[in-house]
Amino acid sequence: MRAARVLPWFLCLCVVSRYPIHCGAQTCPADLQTECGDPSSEWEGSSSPESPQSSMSKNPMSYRWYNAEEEILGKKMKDWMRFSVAFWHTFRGTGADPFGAPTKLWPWEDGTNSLAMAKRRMRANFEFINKLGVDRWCFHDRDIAPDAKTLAETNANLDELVALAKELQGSKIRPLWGTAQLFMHPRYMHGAATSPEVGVYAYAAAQVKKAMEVTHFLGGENFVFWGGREGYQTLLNTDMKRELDHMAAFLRGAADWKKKIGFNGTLLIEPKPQEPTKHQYDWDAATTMSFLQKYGLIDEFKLNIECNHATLSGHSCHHELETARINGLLGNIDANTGDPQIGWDTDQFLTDIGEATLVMLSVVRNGGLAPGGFNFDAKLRRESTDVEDLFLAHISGMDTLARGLRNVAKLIEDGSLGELVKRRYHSFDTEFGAQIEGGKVDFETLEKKAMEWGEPVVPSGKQELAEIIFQSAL
Ligand code: XLS
Ligand code: NI
Ligand code: NI
Repeated sequence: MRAARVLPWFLCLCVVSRYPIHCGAQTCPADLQTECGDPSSEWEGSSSPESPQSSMSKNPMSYRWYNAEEEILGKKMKDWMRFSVAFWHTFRGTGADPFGAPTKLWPWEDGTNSLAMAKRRMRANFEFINKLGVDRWCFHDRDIAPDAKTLAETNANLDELVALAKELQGSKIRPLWGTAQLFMHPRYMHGAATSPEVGVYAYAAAQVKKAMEVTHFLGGENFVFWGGREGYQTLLNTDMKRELDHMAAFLRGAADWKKKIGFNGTLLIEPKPQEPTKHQYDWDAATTMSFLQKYGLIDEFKLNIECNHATLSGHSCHHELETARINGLLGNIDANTGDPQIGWDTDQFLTDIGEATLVMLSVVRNGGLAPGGFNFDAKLRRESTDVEDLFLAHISGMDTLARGLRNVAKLIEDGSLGELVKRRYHSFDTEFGAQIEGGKVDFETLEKKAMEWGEPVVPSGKQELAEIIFQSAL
């Protein structure tokens, strides 16, 4: 069996840490040589990664900042983070781009889209998650199981893979979220819930229904709606009002189904401004919120903010997180990043310490993300083709966010940034200010005050000082 050839080798990819190791069977920690592991292995890999350096402090196969059990700001790091692996990027990402063929020839892949291949891939997924030492994963229905000729056959494929995933999850691993892939198949070319074709609307609903059921079955904690092709290419052929009405009806149906099957997970909408359509309806956090408000869905959904989508919409990730948070809607984060020189969703692992610190600032202010967490939603670059790179990328993303959390702890302990912000609004910390904030002061009263007080003395915004304080925590 090919799986038997592959997996013993795969097992050798353990993550060592300055901190406690979270690597299942520790037969060969940090040893990437193909010979290590089950001696009966038939695997004769030719893509053997190099052995990592032996020096712990320089070993890239180790966590330098993430220490799952360490308590920071009153919570264990693992509980602040709730990291999860995105199945699609990690196990379905091929490295292909519009100009070139796939580059990733993973040793467990056989080049087919068969059920047997899907199962082998699922095993590889759990090997990876276990070695990385995280407890969660995220998936689309069609990532994990192949499409078949009919919906019933496709559902049967999904059931087989879900049964295997359930077994491999054991008692520890659960989906952070599941979702339905409503954008890849040609039937969804005009959208799913917003397709002008009623048959597509029905098909999409059936897919979400099933995907929610299997997420529930696997013990998933959330269910995501990213509006794959819910948008338009031109308004000339589009009835925008009608499409938005349809989308609302669809989401109402999903919320009803959730209750009917007793799924207690959070429903999350993931805003994105464009790509693949020119204009996606869930443009950003504010647009999505106003949509939910208008259609009476605001209590049924929260938001999954993706950093790369935030920058595509012309905001920072911190802006989107804060917009969601102050409205009580921050549910989950797709913690990736774009490239400042490139204008699309490059889905890179987050490596910017400043950005990670701002992200974690929102998370800490939110009191954490549970039952949400961090989904990486990030992929290796086309040119990164070693299995080892999958580990390095995740370790780097996890360490970056862990570093962000440590920086937030410094900022909070230091207190001067919080103090600076508080001081800016000091004039409202008065009896009169409180009355204004309570909506109790009318314009006549304000005019009287303005006359009495004369020209206001307006203090400095202290932006540079704020920047110095922030930078010194990094
Ligand atoms: C695509 C989205 C997608 C969602 C899940 O840009 O980020 O990956 O997270 O459907
Ligand atoms: Ni995403
Ligand atoms: Ni994305």
